[in-house]
Amino acid sequence: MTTTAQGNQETAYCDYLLRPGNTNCAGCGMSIALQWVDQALEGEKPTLVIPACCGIVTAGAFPTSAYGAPTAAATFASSPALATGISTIAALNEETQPVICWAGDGGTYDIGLATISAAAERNENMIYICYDNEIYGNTGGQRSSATPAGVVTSTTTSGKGERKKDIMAIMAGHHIPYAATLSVAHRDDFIRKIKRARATKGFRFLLILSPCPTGWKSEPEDSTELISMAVRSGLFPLYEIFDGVRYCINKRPDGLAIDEYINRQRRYRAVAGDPTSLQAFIKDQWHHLEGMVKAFPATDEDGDR
Ligand SMILES: Cc1ncc(C[n+]2csc(CCOP(=O)(O)OP(=O)(O)O)c2C)c(N)n1
Ligand code: SF4
Repeated sequence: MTTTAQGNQETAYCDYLLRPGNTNCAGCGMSIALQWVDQALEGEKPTLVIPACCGIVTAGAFPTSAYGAPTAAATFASSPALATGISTIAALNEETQPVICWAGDGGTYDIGLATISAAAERNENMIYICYDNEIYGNTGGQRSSATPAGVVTSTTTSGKGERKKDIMAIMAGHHIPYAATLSVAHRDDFIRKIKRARATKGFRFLLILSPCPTGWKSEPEDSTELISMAVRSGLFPLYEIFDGVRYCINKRPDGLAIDEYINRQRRYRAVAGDPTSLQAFIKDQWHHLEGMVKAFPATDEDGDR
């Protein structure tokens, strides 16, 4: 905080978690998400651990940094292992700041999955946040296992054949205390989930669908509207999983046609006009989710939703 000439307290740029001058593209979901994480933490500064991804390019060149918090750069395969060490040492020193792994889908769904699984199984004390832009953005937009079926990437030039991996189900299988999906178009829900994760101990997993105009071939000013459409059409459900077993849906689809979403992104050009495979994916996804909520609903003890 700084004091102005008029005696008012205001947040100095250097105090923001994401500072001005960072390298994120216009309309990048990371820029919104990092600011909302900062606001949800109400000034508390986390220790960030970031593997190879756009999120570590964002920091810029040493000795300057676009992050207003201690930040450790990790290899793809080791970010939860490094965060485990940092979190353990912090606890020994009686430090209370949250340790946050901030990683893309390539580092989460693919290359880092083994160490994420190991840290989750040990219930290490960290918040793991995946900003999922559904491609390897930093290296030119290759497919990842988070890329939805039909999407054109630099390695799936006629549209990806396989469906998006269900990372939430994988994390639920580790019985971690808290897992949730977050949208950069639903601020109240987003802030509540960050606070909830902050208040929980152990391994917490948060998945953010993160617009990437560069890779999605979309307009930067459309970013939040696209995420709103992903939620409204049912493509990206907002939900929470407690202890890996109890489910809670935070928002249900309102019937928006998936065409509205895909027609605004040239990455979907291979399936524009025939979204049947995406519609089938949405149907199957909701069938599974509704079944889980019915069989294993969250309880009052799981808190406000
Ligand atoms: C072991 C390893 N393989 C490949 C790379 C090259 N590489 C750097 S960033 C990146 C893409 C990361 O994608 P993602 O994690 O989805 O984050 P994004 O770039 O989309 O932000 C790749 C493949 C690397 N640094 N290390
Ligand atoms: S390539 Fe995508 S994820 Fe990377 S900074 Fe640009 S918009 Fe953000």
